[in-house]
Amino acid sequence: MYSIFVRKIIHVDMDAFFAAVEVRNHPEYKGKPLVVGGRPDSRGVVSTCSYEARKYGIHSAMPSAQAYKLCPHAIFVCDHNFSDYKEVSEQVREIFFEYTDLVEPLSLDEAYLDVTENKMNNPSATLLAEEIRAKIKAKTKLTASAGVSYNKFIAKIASDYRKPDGITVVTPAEAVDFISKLPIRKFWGVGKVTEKKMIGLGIKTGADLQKYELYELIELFGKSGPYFYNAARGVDERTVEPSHIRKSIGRETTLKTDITDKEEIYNILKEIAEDIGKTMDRYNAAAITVTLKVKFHDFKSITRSFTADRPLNKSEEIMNHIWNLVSKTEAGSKPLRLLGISLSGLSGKGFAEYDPQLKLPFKESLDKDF
Ligand code: TTP
Ligand code: MG
Repeated sequence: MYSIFVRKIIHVDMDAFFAAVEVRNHPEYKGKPLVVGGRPDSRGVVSTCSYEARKYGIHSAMPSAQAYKLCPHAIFVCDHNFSDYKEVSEQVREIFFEYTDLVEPLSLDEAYLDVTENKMNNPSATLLAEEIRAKIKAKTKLTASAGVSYNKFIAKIASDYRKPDGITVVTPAEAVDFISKLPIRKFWGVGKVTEKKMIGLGIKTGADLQKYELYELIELFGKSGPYFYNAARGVDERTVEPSHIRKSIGRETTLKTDITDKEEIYNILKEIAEDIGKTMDRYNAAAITVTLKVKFHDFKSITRSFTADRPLNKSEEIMNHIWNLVSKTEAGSKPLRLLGISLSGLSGKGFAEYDPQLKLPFKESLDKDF
């Protein structure tokens, strides 16, 4: 028996989100094909549609005109009630925070939750996910689907598995089998182009991908190779990153032409520093470490940092330190193609130096606890 670190991740995703809000607000729409998006007589596209409309082949991002052709009797909601969607999104997020502070929203209607440690002290992520879905239904009169697993990749795919109003749990013991049955397009990072390439190679499912060695996948897919290798084996170490906790604020600019002129370098950095200064103001934040990034014409890139003895937040202070750092590089003699500034060691509302992983204890891997 050996001890390994197993996390419990829930991915929650509302069903037919904008369309479901419209149906909830207009009960007469219930059970009917409904499309939210641009007008059918415009160049607009479908934002989303009800599950009844999906039966006609309508989907997100399809031109509304085409959706109309597929189902002329569908209800088209073309005035977005964005404030309603936002309100539901906030209600749902509040529910998430009753369970854990490790909530990473991906969009208005979906989020990852790390419930390895949770405010309910409940070791069963499955029970928590069911409770969360029930609370969402009670509070918003809308349904959500959930995926429960030990990493983000599998939890996200699992939430889609029994949509709408479904839950899928994939334990560590079940993962490789679950992945082996997945069509290759379900893998994150597989768009139309990669899917075509994979199918051309005979890779149609996770099982096909599992047959490849790491070096082969690197040869075929370059820097995505290790990702595919790990994903096929159910390995995804990405942590749930609460979005309100940022570790750094940065901006960079790729220059239109390579430059050596010091005045030009100064002006560009000053503009970037002012931009960052505005962000710092907006968040009422300050930082102690200032980092300069420069990339030379030969794509060689370097960073130089300075840590102050007190928090900085004014663009002039940032610029002073940055200009000092510039003098420690070959900027001005060797042509530059990119300039960037980032600030870290942030403090202020919504910022903290924080590593969620460090807070979590190591646990026995127990499938029954999922
Ligand atoms: P999704 O979660 O992708 O879709 P959905 O909630 O409508 O349906 P599902 O049951 O499959 O999850 O997106 C959430 C909302 O984001 C969706 O209701 C509308 C909006 N959206 C767009 O505006 N354009 C798009 O292309 C997509 C994919 C979504
Ligand atoms: Mg959704």
